[in-house]
Amino acid sequence: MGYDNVVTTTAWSPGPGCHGGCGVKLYIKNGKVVKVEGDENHPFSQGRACPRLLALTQYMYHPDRITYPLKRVGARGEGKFERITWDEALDTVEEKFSNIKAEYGPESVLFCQGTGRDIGGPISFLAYSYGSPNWIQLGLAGHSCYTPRLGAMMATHGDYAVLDAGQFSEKRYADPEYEVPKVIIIWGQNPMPGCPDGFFGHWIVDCMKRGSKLIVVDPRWTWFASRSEKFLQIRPGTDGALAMGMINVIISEDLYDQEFVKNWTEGFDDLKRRAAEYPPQKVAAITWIPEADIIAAARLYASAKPAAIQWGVPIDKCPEGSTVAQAIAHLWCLTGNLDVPGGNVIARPAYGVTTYPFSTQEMHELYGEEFVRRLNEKRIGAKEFAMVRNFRGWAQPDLAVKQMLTGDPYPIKACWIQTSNVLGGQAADTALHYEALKKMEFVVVADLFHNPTTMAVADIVLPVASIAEKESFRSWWVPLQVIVPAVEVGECRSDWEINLELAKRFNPELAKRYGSVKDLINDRLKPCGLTYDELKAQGGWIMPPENSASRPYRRYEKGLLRPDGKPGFRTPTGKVEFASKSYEEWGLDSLPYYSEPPESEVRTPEVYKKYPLVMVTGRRSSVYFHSEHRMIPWLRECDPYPIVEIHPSVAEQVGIDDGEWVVIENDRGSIKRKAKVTPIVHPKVISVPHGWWLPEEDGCEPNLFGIWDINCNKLVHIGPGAKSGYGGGAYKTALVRVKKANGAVE
Ligand SMILES: Nc1nc2c(c(=O)[nH]1)N[C@H]1C(S)=C(S)[C@@H](COP(=O)(O)OP(=O)(O)OC[C@H]3O[C@@H](n4cnc5c(=O)[nH]c(N)nc54)[C@H](O)[C@@H]3O)O[C@H]1N2
Ligand SMILES: Nc1nc2c(c(=O)[nH]1)N[C@H]1C(S)=C(S)[C@@H](COP(=O)(O)OP(=O)(O)OC[C@H]3O[C@@H](n4cnc5c(=O)[nH]c(N)nc54)[C@H](O)[C@@H]3O)O[C@H]1N2
Ligand code: SF4
Ligand SMILES: [Mo]
Repeated sequence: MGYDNVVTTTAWSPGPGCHGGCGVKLYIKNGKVVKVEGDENHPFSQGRACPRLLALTQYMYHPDRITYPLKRVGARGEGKFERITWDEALDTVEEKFSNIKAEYGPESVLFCQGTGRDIGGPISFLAYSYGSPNWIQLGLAGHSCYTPRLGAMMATHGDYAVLDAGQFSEKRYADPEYEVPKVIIIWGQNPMPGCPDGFFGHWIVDCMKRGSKLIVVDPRWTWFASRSEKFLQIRPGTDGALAMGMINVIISEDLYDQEFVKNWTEGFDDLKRRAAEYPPQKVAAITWIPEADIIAAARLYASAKPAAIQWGVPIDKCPEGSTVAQAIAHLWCLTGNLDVPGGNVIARPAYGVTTYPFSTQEMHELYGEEFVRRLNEKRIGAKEFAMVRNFRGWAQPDLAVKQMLTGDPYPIKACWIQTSNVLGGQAADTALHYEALKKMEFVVVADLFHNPTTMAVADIVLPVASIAEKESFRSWWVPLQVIVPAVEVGECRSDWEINLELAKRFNPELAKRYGSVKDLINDRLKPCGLTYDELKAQGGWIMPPENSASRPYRRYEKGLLRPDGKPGFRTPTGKVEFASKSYEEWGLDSLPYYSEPPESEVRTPEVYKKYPLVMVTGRRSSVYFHSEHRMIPWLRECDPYPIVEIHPSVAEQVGIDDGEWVVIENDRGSIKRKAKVTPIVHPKVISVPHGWWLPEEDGCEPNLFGIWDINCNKLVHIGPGAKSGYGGGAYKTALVRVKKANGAVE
């Protein structure tokens, strides 16, 4: 088949849905994308691509895709929508939001996003242009995704760090400075299905092929666990105890890096005292991991040089996620594996280019202190949690849903939902969020498909462009790269286009600065010295320059990390802080510690007696991104049913066979799932994939595509579960029981 054109671009949602970054080639014929391939010349992915990317054509041209703006014409939940023009849609939003601002203040509108897709820039830009401080992941209990880990790293060494798979150099593994980690701990992550947090999952496989040995910490035998030297089958939510136990072994056996600790850290003696409270025997009882395995894993990790840790969202979802993450970050600092080849390297975006104001510091630079002060006064959760106030510009989701219901301390009247399926995937306690959203006077959803959230509550639905249809850029660590439009589909517009147009209506000053999306992108790209078109013309991506703050290694020795140019780290003391000054300032314990999950055999024995299984939800599927893709035929075929993974011993007790439908329940309700009986889960744990709704079913109320029957988040309670306001969403630790379903469900 001949093609008219091949467009080289970057994968970063919508389409695969992911946190993105790989290079992709789009083959065009007669104005349509007809084939998708990985770009073999791209330094991030070298031609590799996941199933969701390869199925892009089925996603873009799916008959259910929303391709023009819609307004609701029936009652909410009736599913009656009518086509309208973009002008009418945007005029309606402008009028409603302006009225709400006049009557209640701009803080009465929540700007709700989902995970880190190409949305943080456009949505914060719109929220701040309108004047609302409430930019939020609505429903994400405890804000338990990435933020606790980011906060802990900032507090410990003043920067983010990531496993070094050579990703900061275009030569990758062939770079003479690079070394492969001798040992990798994969800690509560399954990096392959979804390239989480800007990390290409197969890089771990690349490292394994070059000799890396694995330690895997997971309640479930994953592909990586089956290939590991040590598999630590942990009780969900107890990672904080394991990390403290490993620190205990490393310190008491003198396995830490004495030079690094002496020269570059402070608070070691405090940490030593705290870690003494966690002898391996005690940790074994907490975590279900045999004492000998804890000791062996600590020795294996600490005696390998270099070694690295790759961790995932279950860390954030542990009780007090930000202290669990702190303990794990201490491990790579204690062992001198920070910012060395093959260790955990400091990650900064190439040239310092960011898509959106990420930290309070950047917010100050961009919007001015006065504006930020006003935002912080009204931001939900900023009063209650110093970390919410001082660390990132997010509102606190658990307090937000309560405020939507009570109107206290001020009313919430509308939601702008863009890249989030609150009721179908993101929100814990689905019923509570349903009730709260129903109270809103006005709800806008910008999405590509209908889903339970649009059906239940949207008044206006705006059709959004996929990765193949938009102009954008990506600056999540490296490379700095552009997203290039190849085709158009219906009247779909990119999130940037939609939000810039509306932002100008709320803040006419912006019209003078940014005529088009390209002007805005060029403004953000300035630090790299290239415009969007120039970057596109030279291949679409660029790596950070040598000897710069955004290029490893050992930048703390070279004075590349601190604003004052001195050696050291960007922390209050300039050192790695084992006892964190920032945590102390935020009213938190400066040292890491362990705390029990909110529901557990230890903390709530009476609940445990009734509900003896720990429900771990949300292990990622290669063919789905959260609640997306269930309507894509190639993908659904691979993973057709909402399942639950159950250990054979539990199946026997319940009296069910593989493939039978079961009921999973607790005091919050019940759901049905098809049992996959398998020894890969711990006998006291069941694993329940999340984000399930059935696009083939009736989307109107009360059915809402079947969510009340199958969405596991019904059984998960909200928080806040953490003293910092960040972490502890009980997505991995709710207690449940399982019984045989009566009658056929199929
Ligand atoms: N039970 C359970 N629940 C969980 C989790 C878990 O582990 N267990 N994990 C939680 C975590 S970590 C997270 S981050 C949240 C994520 O939750 P969400 O980010 O809300 O995830 P999705 O359900 O994929 O919803 C995304 C919606 O946005 C649309 N979309 C995708 N890309 C774009 C885009 O670029 N622009 C626009 N406008 N729309 C787009 C999709 O069609 C979809 O309807 O879920 C949480 N929910
Ligand atoms: N295909 C696909 N890719 C995705 C996503 C998706 O929905 N689909 N979601 C994206 C998002 S927003 C995120 S946050 C990331 C998340 O991706 P990951 O960070 O990999 O998180 P999970 O898949 O929830 O869990 C990873 C592993 O941790 C184990 N685990 C569960 N509970 C615990 C625990 O308490 N302790 C330990 N040590 N292990 C535990 C699970 O069994 C699983 O094997 O993936 C991103 N990428
Ligand atoms: S999940 Fe990985 S392979 Fe798939 S599109 Fe995203 S970055 Fe590329
Ligand atoms: Mo996430």
